[in-house]
Formats: sequence, C-alpha cells, structure tokens
Amino acid sequence: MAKTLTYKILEKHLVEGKLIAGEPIGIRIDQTLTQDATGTTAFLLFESMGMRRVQTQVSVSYVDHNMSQFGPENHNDHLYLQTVATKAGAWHSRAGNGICHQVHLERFGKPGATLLGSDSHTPTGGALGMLAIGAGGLDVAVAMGGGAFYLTCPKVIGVKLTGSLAEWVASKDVILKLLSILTTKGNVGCVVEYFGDGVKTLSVPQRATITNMGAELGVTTSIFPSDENTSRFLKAQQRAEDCQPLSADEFADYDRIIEIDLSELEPLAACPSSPENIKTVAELQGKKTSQVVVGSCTNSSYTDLMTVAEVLKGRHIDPMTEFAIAPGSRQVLTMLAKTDALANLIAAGARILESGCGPCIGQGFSPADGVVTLRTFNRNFAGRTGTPDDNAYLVSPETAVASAIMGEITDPRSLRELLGIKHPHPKLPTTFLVDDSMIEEPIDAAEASKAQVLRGPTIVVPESPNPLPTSLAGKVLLKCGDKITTDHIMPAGPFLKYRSNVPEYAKVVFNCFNKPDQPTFAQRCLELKADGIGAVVVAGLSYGQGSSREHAALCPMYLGVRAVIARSIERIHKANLINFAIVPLEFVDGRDYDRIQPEDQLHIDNLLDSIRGGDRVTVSDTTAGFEFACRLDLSTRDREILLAAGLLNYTRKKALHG
Ligand code: MIC
Ligand code: SF4
Repeated sequence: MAKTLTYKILEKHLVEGKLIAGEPIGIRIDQTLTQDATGTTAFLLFESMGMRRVQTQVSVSYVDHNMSQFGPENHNDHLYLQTVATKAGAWHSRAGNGICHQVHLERFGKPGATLLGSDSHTPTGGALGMLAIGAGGLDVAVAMGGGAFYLTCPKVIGVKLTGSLAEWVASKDVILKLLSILTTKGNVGCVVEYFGDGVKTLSVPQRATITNMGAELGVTTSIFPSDENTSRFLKAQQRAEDCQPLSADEFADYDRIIEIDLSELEPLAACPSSPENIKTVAELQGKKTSQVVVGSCTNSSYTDLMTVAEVLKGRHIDPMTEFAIAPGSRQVLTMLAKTDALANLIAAGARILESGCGPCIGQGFSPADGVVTLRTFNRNFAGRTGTPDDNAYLVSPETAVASAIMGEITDPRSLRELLGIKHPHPKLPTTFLVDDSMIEEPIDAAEASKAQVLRGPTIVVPESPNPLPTSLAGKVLLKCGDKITTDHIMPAGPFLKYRSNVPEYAKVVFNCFNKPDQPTFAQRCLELKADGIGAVVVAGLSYGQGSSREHAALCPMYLGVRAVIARSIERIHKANLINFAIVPLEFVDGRDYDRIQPEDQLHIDNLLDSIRGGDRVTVSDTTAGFEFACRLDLSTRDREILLAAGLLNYTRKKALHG
C-alpha cells in the first residue's frame, strides 16, 4: 500500500503496538525539547523518577518563556535548568538565545527523526519533515530517560497544496484557511500531512508557520515532505549532514484529502477570541488598531522580520498605534542587526523586545482596555494578552505591518495603491549566521557527575498523586462550557513565574471563574479535600484545548480534583490528566451535561474496577437523583497508570519490578 510520510516515520520508530489508526502505539523518541515554563517540572520529575542521564540522541532545555524576572523565581529556574542540564547530559539554550521552536528548527531539527517537546507548538519541526509532537512534561521526562512515547496511532489528513501564494498573501493565511475548514475541535487523533505541487513554493520558515499553528487544530502533529527547500535551509544553517529527502509515496493512502489552491487565498485574520474565528482582512478593514506585535514562534523568522523592516523603511508607524517586534532567535536578531533592517525598524518607531515568547504568553505588552491588538501569534484565547477583556486578532506579518502604518486593520494588498509599496520578497539567506555560543553542549558523564545542581528556594518538588479511591464520592465544583483552554484552567502572564512551585501556582486554578469576595476554586477544593471528597469538573466540548502545560492537571490534582467529566477532552490534556491520576470521563449522551448542576454530589461505585477493565462507568448524581453513563476511553497502559496513581509512580514501580 502506498504510504504516507507520517506512517513511514512511525514505522521506523515503532516499539509497541500495530500501525492501525486508533490503536495505542509506542514510539522511540530521537530528540526532546523542554522550555523553562514546563521544563523545571519536567526535570524535577526526571530526577524524582531516579533518572540520571538523558538517553536520547539530542535533548535540549530552552529558556524562552519566563524572562521578565520580577522577583527571584525566574532566575532561580534558569539556574536550576542550566545546572540540571549539565548534570543530565542535555543541551541548554540560554535565556536570550530565542524561542525553543525557532531555535530547534535552526539548529537541531532533522528530517525523518522523532521529536517530543513539552510545548504544544513542538510540531513546528514538521516543517523539516520530522515527526514532532507536543506532550506534557512528565511524558517528555520519561522520553528523556529513554522511555517510549505512547499515543493513538493517527489518521492522516492529506492537505494537497496547489498553485502559489499571491503577492502579500502569507503562509499564515494558509493555516488560517485550514483552521476555517477544520476548526479547533474534532481533530484529535489526526496528523495533517502536506503534499502537492504547491509545497515546493514554500520555504522552510513559511512551512514552519503552518506546522506551528497546526497545533490550534488539535491534531497530533503536522508534517511537510523534506525536499530541495529543506536541504537549502539546512545547508544555509551549516547542517548539510542532516539533509535527507523524504516524502509520501505517490497516491498515499490518506484518510481524507483537503485541497487548498494557494493562488486563491487572500489575507485572513483569526478574530477574538479563538484561532478558528476566521474572517478575511478585507472584511475587517478600517477597524482602528491600538497595538501591533510581530513575533512568537509562529512568525518571527528572519524573512518575516525582514519583510516588516523593508516595508517600514523610510516610513513611520501610526501615532496612535504601539508597535513591537520580538525576534524568534538570537540568530534572527543578529542578522537584522548586521543589515539596516534593525535600524529601519527602530527609526519607524518599533519597540524591540528580546528574543523570547514575551507578549505571546502575557509577559508584558498587554493592550489597553477595549482596544484592538493585532498579533502575528497563534493563540488569541480571551485574556491571554494579560488584559481580561482583550480584543486580539491573529494575522500575518504583512497584515500586521500594513495595519501598524495605517493605524487600522488594513489589507496589505492595498499598500501598493495607498503608498506605492511593493512586497519586498526578502530572500532566504544562502548562509545563516551561526553562533552557538549561547547553547551549552552536554559534557561527559564523569565530569557532569561532579556538577552541582542549583535549586533556589522557590523551586518546590511536585507532590505525587494519592491513589484513586475504590469508589468515588465527589462534588461538582465547576461546570464550564465548550472550548475551555488550558489558559482558563491555569493562567500564565503574571502567574507564570510560579510554575516551579505548585502550592503557590495552584492558588489561581480557574482564576477566570473566581468572583471577588467569594472563596476561590482553590479554596473550595482544599476544603473538600480535607473532608475526603473529590472535586469534579464538568465541561463541554474540547476541554483542555491549547497548551501542553501539565500544570493544568498537576495543580488541580494537588487541590484534590479526582475526575473531569466532559463532552470531549483534547489529546495532550487528557494524557496529562491520566499522568496525574485524574480520571478523564466523557459523556455517552451529551444531553446529560445539561442535567448536572454545580454543587451536585456525585458518586461512582467501583471506580477502580471500571478502570481495571471497563469502558463505561455509571455516575449517580445523588443531588438531582439521576444516573448517567460515561465513557472511559483508555488504553491498557492508561489504565495501569491510573491504577498506579499516576505516571511518576507507575514509572518508579516499573523501574523496581521491570
Ligand atoms: C503556550 O503557547 O501556551 C505555551 C506557554 O507555550 C504552552 C506551554 C506552557 O504553558 O508552558 C504550550 O503551548 O504548550
Ligand atoms: Fe512561546 Fe507563544 Fe510559541 Fe507558546 S505559542 S512557545 S508562548 S511563542
């Protein structure tokens, strides 16, 4: 049978199970990445499992998220990550070196390899023809220690690209188009694989924008073939040895094919507050902007920023619009600095932020109340900017710069007519500036064993979950709607600095639902926990969308949440719930969601027996006096993990008993 590229790579890495869509499989992981906001926990758990040295080909620990350094927390984390990487034999990319996904693409990503990252945008690496998957930190810690990664063998959606992008239309518009077709829901268990003649018209950085934001579809990953453009990029990064042509077989067996004619696309925007709310920029034309930011792992490559700099050359941004750029990496920033581009940006009024996630994760640059902010990022979940009622639109760098000049949302295609500007089409360099002096190489084990790991007082080893009870007595502490993101569950922004201190961070679980002068979700949970009752969260469709942050399971677990009952749960979050012994239950009949009310008492008889073997449980709502059925959609390994009280305990037991 003609094979997809996804299955070719899976086949080479399969260690358990059969390659049949929907079946649980285990794969060998060649590379891992962690970032500081998830990496501190990942490394703490790595140590807690008794693991000493990483066993992968390449494991890189990046510092890119928490760089605001208000108080000692962030720097404590940086020092811990740097020294624990030395001890464990991992690479360490220091603060200021850039966003993990951009740097990984530049310096480490490799066609045909598998990459597991504790960040949901790890699939960026798919731009190089690698199978790059996001997961919770604990899964990544296990992979660092040489363990397999377990996933559901995916269906493959083939996206056939034809034609080529028109002037001022960007690769961002390709993924926004796909989001308008597939939306952010219902794509769990699929991989998106690009093929067709249009592929060769896209450079690696353009492909990376597409694979990066594929995360918003909720798919396992996205992948492009590795072709001449891939080799050109790798050679320009002085990595000719990593080149390897790879593609699907002709007439590969895709589960579904979607065709996108690149020539027909026009500039698009994701409107507040979901990446699936797509409109054409032309429809939004004229809306006043107050803030524009170009950056994030989606759109901060050298060519993105050169485009912006060239358009701004000799021009100035609108007087009522703030404009900032956050370069994706130190390589990008240095290369801008070595040409006139950086000077042009500064002259045009751009504020130059450091190379890192910055405003994308609410680390500053929050917009004023009620204003429109335009961002080249991948997520615009409500409040993610740091402003509760924000109004964030996601656009391409072309649309961003056109709007920053005009002070209103502007279709970049009108720039030629309005200001006589032609698209600058900056060329991909034939040689990128390679300076790895901010990436520390692993040292040999003997030398590393002498290294001291620095653990500041704000770094607290996370607790392990308590075993699940035989029967669960629970109470609905929160009933929420559809598309609850991990940002709703565990806010970032000013709280991001508490990632390595679970008791502190847990105080803001579901903060967006807390009301002034009333006990918080955390306080109510802890009261219940003291009475031996499990807290239960009830939710609608697509619960746990968005990031890979395992704190969205780890902190609720700490507070005593024992089960989530939802209409559907997203892949990474579901795995995180299981890893921290929170039972993920899905309504068999979605209408039962409407019958449950907050504060209802729930009871599940023989919970452990059901986890052992059943695919259904009966839940009694003793307050309202009815029973309903829930699905327990779990692999054998998932069941073992829940019964062992989480992945940490499970891995420890396995290490002891084999
Ligand atoms: C995000 O974009 O939401 C993050 C911050 O990068 C997260 C990881 C995290 O919460 O640390 C992600 O995408 O997984
Ligand atoms: Fe960082 Fe934003 Fe990318 Fe997440 S989406 S890795 S916060 S730049």
